[in-house]
Amino acid sequence: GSREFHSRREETLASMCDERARMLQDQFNVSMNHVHALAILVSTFHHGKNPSAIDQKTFGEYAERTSFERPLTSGVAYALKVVHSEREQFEKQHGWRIKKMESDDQALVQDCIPEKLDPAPVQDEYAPVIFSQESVAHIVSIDMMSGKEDRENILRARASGKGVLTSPFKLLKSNNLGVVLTFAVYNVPLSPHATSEQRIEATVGYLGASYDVPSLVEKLLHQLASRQTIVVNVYDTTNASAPILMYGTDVAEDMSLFRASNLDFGDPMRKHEMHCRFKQKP
Ligand code: WA2
Repeated sequence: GSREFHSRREETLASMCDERARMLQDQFNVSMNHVHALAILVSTFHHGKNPSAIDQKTFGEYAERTSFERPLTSGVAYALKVVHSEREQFEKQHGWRIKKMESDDQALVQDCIPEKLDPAPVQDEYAPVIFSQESVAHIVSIDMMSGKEDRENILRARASGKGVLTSPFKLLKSNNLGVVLTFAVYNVPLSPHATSEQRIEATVGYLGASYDVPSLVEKLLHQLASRQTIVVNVYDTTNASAPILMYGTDVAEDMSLFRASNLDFGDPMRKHEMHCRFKQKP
């Protein structure tokens, strides 16, 4: 009867949605582990050796050649912790000023032409990007603590020792919403029980990866059959009363059959869901 038909449809939708959510979550988890490994690489070969065995060219090539290990990422970069008393020495050594992300001319920030950005105003500390994958070379020299989302991520990453995610925001030089994943790099091996004060004290830098969510989810779904069958949306549901659409086109919540599958991206502070619907009404 029609009720049986309905429940078969419901089951089909649920299993298709769960499968897609699981694939996205697994790919995210794989790439998160590789970003973590890159943080350990920088710790071992940049901070753990004197002289350092990593420079921009080495980092850029290694990041590019291992990018197949980090599905869904659009690029990785490394920002150094610089306290104000070290700023002048740091800028002399690199031959450029630490730039700030915010500007009166928001178009300059979005296009991200570091030469045209203002030097960062005086702060206690900075997080200028010193190494980057070619795809995000435009963020080199920018103080990542001068952007709200990046700053919050840096503070949370170094106090926790865990990989942390931003809310969705418009990435530099991109028209899409994305998220940034950050791992802190420490100058000593820390016990899992280290306090956040000990972690902050031992911090030397921040390894981050950016995810251009719409284009990357599109790529993932493209590999699957059944794109004709279901519509997929991905939401950041951290604030349950104000979900943020990260992928797809918002549809007025009609009464048609829909499935919400949970997505676990490994940061307990953030919640995500995949919502699926059939394209055709029965
Ligand atoms: N990476 C790429 N594009 C961005 C961005 C970012 N942050 N922020 C805004 N647009 C080096 O957490 C440290 C990367 C930040 C890491």
